[in-house]
Amino acid sequence: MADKFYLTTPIFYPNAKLHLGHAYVVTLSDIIARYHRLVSDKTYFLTGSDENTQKIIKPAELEGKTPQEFLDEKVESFRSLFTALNISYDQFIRTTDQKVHWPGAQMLWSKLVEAGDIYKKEYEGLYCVGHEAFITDKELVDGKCPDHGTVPERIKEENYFFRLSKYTDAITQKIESGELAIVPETREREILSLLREGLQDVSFSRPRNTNSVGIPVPGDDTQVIYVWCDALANYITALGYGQDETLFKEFWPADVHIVGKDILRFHAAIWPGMLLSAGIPLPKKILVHGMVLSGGKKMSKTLGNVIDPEELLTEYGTDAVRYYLARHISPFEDGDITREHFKDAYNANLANGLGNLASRIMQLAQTHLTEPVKLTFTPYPKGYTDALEKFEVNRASDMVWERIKALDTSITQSQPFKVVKEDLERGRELIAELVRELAAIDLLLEPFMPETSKKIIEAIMANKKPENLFPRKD
Ligand code: ME8
Repeated sequence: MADKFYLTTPIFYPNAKLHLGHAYVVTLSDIIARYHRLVSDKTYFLTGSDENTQKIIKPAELEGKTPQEFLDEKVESFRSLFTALNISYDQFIRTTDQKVHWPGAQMLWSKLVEAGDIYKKEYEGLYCVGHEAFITDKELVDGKCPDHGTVPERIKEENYFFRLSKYTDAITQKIESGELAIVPETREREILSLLREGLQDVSFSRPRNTNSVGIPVPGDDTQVIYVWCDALANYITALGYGQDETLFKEFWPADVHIVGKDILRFHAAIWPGMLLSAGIPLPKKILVHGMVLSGGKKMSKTLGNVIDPEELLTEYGTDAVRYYLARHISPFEDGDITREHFKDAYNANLANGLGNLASRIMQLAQTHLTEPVKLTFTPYPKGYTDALEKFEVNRASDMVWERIKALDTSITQSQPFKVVKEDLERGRELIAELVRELAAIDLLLEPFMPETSKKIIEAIMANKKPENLFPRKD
């Protein structure tokens, strides 16, 4: 029976260009969304941008733009990357959207107040402007922030705090009972051990100053909501929480939040704490993916190993990039990409693999069959659906490529090109069988490579060789 399926990606900071790591999480999410639509689940796929950050003020000034112009351009570039990757999101939420996002975030804040979980406290600490956050003495190297190389300021301010400590046991219980599943298990263990130490209350607001961006604290204009009740709230404000709740009623709780391991703690501790306080059901799952490295190292400009997704898309095309991200990077561990490995994988599995297979079979069909092969729907193999239900897109795509290999071998063995000359009818039947298996494989390609899948099925229905799908690269 079909269900509803609500999935979300992180919302991205617009202070820099998106890189291959961001392309990874949206592509992984897209494959999962497309799979759920294929099995007829009513699917809602959310992505967006996390914009209430002071980090954009300087870069905007440098480019001679107002913050709003700067943000609009960045968001446009996110959307155009997502279009180039063929990401089928249903909604793109912007946290600067005062109509869609702010009322819901403020409503959530008010619920935390009603629960007695927001209190005011004077806070003194070391503030790093680059991080837009307090950092601890322990984190300093030679008295400086190791990430920004600057000396933090000691500041004293009054903030609102959220009583997260109160929810340590309740969150632990939800995770242990599986009501809130953290996938993979290694990440679940990581978060449970953090919970065993007990959660600390967290700072939930900042004093408003001249440079302040962000959502005003309800009932206190001197403060703005700090990241948590702003960014995390997007998952419900996008569904109209606190306003028109039609979508919220239909789709909440989220079936899965897909996030990188860098933001696991926020999603598996702070967010559930907020929801418990507000009396809102928890998401069912959090899928925590690893980081995409290049040559075993974090991509960085100084190492010169940064891979720009747009460059790959221009050189190889959308489905080649989707293919690599799906099959050659594990959703649960750190993955790796280099230009060389990308090219090798492309030539071996797309140019010589899938592309060559489709063209060999359809060449035979076009030459020897008088009409398109009649197709019957083949159900999805259980191994494939099981893998995709568990977000194992790499395993599901491995299964598809096993069938591609097997079909290639069967052409070599059955030699239909010879058989048609000796026994036309038998030859034709052999070719029709190959076409039917190609169509069955093609069906499984749909969530991964929707355009390619469409081209192949169109070729089959027209009984025509497809265009060269994946030209070899030297
Ligand atoms: O953290 N490899 O936004 P962000 C794989 N706005 N994935 C990567 C990656 C890499 N090298 N680098 C980034 C934020 N990602 C907050 C989130 S959510 C309510 C707020 C992916 O722009 C990964 O999914 O820094 C990571 O969690 C996310 O981008 C962080 O994006």
